[in-house]
Amino acid sequence: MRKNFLSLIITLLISAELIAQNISNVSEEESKQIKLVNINFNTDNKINNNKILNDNTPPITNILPISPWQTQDFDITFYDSDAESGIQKAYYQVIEYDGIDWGANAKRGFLGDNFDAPSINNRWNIITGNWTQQNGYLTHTDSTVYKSYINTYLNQELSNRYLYEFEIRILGNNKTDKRFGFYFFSSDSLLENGGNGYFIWFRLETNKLEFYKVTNDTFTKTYEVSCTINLNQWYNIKVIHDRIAGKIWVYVGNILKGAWQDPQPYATGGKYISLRTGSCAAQFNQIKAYRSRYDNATYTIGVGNDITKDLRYESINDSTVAGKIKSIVQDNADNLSNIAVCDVYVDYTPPISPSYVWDGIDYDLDTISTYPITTKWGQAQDPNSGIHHYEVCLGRYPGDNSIINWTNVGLNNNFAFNPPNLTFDSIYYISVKTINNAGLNTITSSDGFVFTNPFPIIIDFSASDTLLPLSNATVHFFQLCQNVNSYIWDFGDGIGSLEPNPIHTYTAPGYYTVKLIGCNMQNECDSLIKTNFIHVYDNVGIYNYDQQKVYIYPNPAKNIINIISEQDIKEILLCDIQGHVVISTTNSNSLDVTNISNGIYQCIVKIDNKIITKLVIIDK
Ligand SMILES: [Ca+2]
Ligand SMILES: [Ca+2]
Ligand SMILES: [Ca+2]
Ligand SMILES: [Ca+2]
Repeated sequence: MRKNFLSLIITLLISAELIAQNISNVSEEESKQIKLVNINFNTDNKINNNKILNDNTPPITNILPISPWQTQDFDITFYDSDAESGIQKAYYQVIEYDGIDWGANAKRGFLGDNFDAPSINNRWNIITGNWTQQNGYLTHTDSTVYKSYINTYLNQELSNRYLYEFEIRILGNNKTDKRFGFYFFSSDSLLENGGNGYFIWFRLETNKLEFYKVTNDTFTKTYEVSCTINLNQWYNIKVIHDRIAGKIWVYVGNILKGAWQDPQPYATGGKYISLRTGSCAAQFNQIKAYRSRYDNATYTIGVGNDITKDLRYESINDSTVAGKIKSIVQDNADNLSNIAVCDVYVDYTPPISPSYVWDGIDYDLDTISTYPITTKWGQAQDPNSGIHHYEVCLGRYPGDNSIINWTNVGLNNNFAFNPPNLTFDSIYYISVKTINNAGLNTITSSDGFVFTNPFPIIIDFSASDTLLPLSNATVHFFQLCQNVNSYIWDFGDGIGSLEPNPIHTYTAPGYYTVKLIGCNMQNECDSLIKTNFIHVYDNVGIYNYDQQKVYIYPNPAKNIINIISEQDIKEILLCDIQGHVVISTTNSNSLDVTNISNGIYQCIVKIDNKIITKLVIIDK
């Protein structure tokens, strides 16, 4: 029975918050969590005021560890607990480092400034007074200024509550008229008191902490408590404001000094905060703004170069954080927890490509005919997370890995492939994938190479003679091929041969087109056609071509080579295929080759001032 009653109370509490959000219609952010991970209502204490009063123990908050690098929006899970009175409210802050200064996305309701940069960040607007930034502090230097203001934009309408924090030290040697204050949920950046909003005010001379509501830039004191602030001493001030309930808590050094609730809260319009001093020199440090969240919940943190993101900047090197997520919680007795911090490394840009990817190891090749296929590439860069490793592949188009799959080569800048059976005369591409430490990659490809046969088939042939009388029209054909193992001859008269160097006798006059097909061991073939290569005529006496005025017979010859010429023959030389003269004669029409071994020879016939050469076969 008691349990059911408590469940009802819990339900009512949850409903009340949801209703409040629906009424305000601007606090949907707080309900944007993915899931409640561990609803841990300590219901007994929530309704037992005695126990709440007895709770002097701070609550606990933790952030679940995240992966080392973030490349896009990611989830962060908060674990919060309080064993005594239970969690009243949880808060979180996201800050970012732009490479020079820490800050936060004010449009996302976060504020962070350590005042460590050389000058005041331009997020601040000086309204009055002498403000400067030095030695890591925001300083108001002039104690004679009665009113000094400096303000900044901060979207305070996203969550139900905001927690503001800063450190302050008032300088001087007497408290006379010295004051400092903090405006929040202000509607106007130009008016001194911020238009509409709230204001807390520490008066050192009277030892008072005063609460004010500001309406139309006029502030009205609503509440005050005793609070002593000493000169020249640092204080940590925290202000929590619930814009829906209208309640304001003020802590000094994590001790709750006072709280006041506005019966008619503004709920909307909070766009600025400002710091103020009166008649004092003061130093400020570490100003922050947290937003409330649900306790024990998972939230999505936005990452990217966009105003809607929480973390807009990348790490400036592989050992520098780009942001931090912080968490603080408040129990039902208003105790505050320690602050949990989670460092975030961000890299949302892929690596910068290697400057080149070569087909080849010494320079880029566009034709390759031997294995292995080597490659080399330039050094890739990633200014954020650095390069983790390279992978390399071989394919038919840039980025294709169909021949050799992606292979991890570590940080090496070269590789050798031994691909199975590349196709001759096809184009291939080598691609290098550069992976940074955040897991993002860039693919860079070579400009390709054609894989060619290292032993190309070349077809050529010759004949012992191409002009022959019909009575003795026997031709010895010679293959002059390269990288060929088998031959198919077509002599042009319907007869062929499979021999490398066949002898064929034509039996009819005419012009004959000779074709030779040559094939290698892989049965890859090529062919050559010589049109009208052989001319067979039927009468010895009718030839009259100038270049053919010498006729040699028989060819092939056994013992004697006869030369017929219309003019006197001066000399006959027989040369082997290296060009050495093996036999010669002068003033004769015949040559005795009885002692010459079989083979192909060049017969050089000198007639007057002309030389005529013919191929002769000696075949015994
Ligand atoms: Ca507690
Ligand atoms: Ca500082
Ligand atoms: Ca990068
Ligand atoms: Ca190339």
